[in-house]
Amino acid sequence: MTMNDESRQDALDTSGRRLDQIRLSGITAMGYHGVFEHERRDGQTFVADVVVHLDTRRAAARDDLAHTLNYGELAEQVAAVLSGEPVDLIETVAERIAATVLASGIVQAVDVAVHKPHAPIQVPFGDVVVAIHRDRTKLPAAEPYVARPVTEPEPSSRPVPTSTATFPVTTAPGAPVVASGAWSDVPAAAPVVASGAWSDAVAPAPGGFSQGPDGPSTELEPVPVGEALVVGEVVTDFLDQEPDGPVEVVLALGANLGPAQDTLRDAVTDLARTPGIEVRDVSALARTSAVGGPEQSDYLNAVVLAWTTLAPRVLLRATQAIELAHGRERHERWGPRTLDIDIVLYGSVLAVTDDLELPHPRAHERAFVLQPWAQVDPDAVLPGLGGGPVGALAATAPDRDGVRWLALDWLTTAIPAVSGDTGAVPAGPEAQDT
Ligand code: PH2
Ligand code: MG
Ligand code: MG
Repeated sequence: MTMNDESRQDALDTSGRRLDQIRLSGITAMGYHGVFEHERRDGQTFVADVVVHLDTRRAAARDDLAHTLNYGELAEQVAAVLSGEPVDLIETVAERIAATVLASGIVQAVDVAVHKPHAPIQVPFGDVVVAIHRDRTKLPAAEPYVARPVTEPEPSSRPVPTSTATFPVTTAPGAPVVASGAWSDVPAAAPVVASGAWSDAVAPAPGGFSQGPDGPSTELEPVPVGEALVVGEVVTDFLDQEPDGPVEVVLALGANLGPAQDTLRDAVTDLARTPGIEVRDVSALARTSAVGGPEQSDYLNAVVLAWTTLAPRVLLRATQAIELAHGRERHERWGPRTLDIDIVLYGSVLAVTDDLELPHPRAHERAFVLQPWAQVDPDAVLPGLGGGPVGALAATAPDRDGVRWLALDWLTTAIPAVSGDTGAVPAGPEAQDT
């Protein structure tokens, strides 16, 4: 889905010349916006297209990212609003995205389109979109998301919303959170810290950019830090912080609905193509009998070793987006699925939060994860409670006899298909799932 041409407007600089553009389309995330209770409960896919209008000459002349807008960060910011604090209207979502993008002083104007392709509309329809254009003369009617450090309380700020079970970006304050490794300088159990991707974002003071034709150009000037900097509404914790450098992650993939081998192969490709994820190695493919849940077909399972520069929750959203792209539907717990991607390990992070637990709470007892993992990394060790050498855990896991075989060359060769649909019954959503 891309923004159609009618909704894309030219933005002009102070001399009336067309500005340059950075266009980012199809940013996809699970969100909980809508006026209906089921939309707030179950969530659905939201898609955003953004056109940023700016002057890219200085960046180009110096070949320097510091003088333009980093589109990777832009994508993360947009996704954070899509999956952030639920609101009734996609108008509000679009306004927030515009406000957030315009908080970067280098941006002169922005076009935002927010799509809600699964909106509850009782007639067949293709898509519904709200498209807006905002600039420094028509400022957004919303505040940018800027998380604030926990150490500097601002009495004038809005109250931080409390956690709700269905709002995956929010973490319950006081949830047991243990930071370790590269994260050790982050206060443990801090409910609100500036998220890495956002930490250098500063909001302009209202009017700070008002400029007549003769006024000073603010195009490439440093952004003034406004008195009126408004506190963001997304509650974040250290799982929202970008790591200092690449972090080793272990992902467990599983599928038992549809063309499972193809889906898993495509999912590996999707992971490898995700900015901020570098796939290091892929395990053999295991055929395993289902553990837990209803009677269902065998699974195909594999483990992916990767590096990531994404924050844990950003990685979680990326894996969920890939699950969604492969038709994942959340029905009953441990029910059959077209694709499941679990974060087993994120560096040495140990964390228990509402929406993400690291390492994965059941990895230590699941042969369908441990066996392929030990195959691809014989020296792997699972940290945390119940952890240990992965090979040894695999050998004693309760479901070890359910691992029927491993296929080494599964990325390039077809292996016997696994398929079947047990007709699961819809139930509530899960954040991390299992
Ligand atoms: N995933 C589950 C529940 N049960 N069983 C097998 N064999 N493989 C899985 O990936 C699996 C499961 C929940 O994610
Ligand atoms: Mg899962
Ligand atoms: Mg799982």
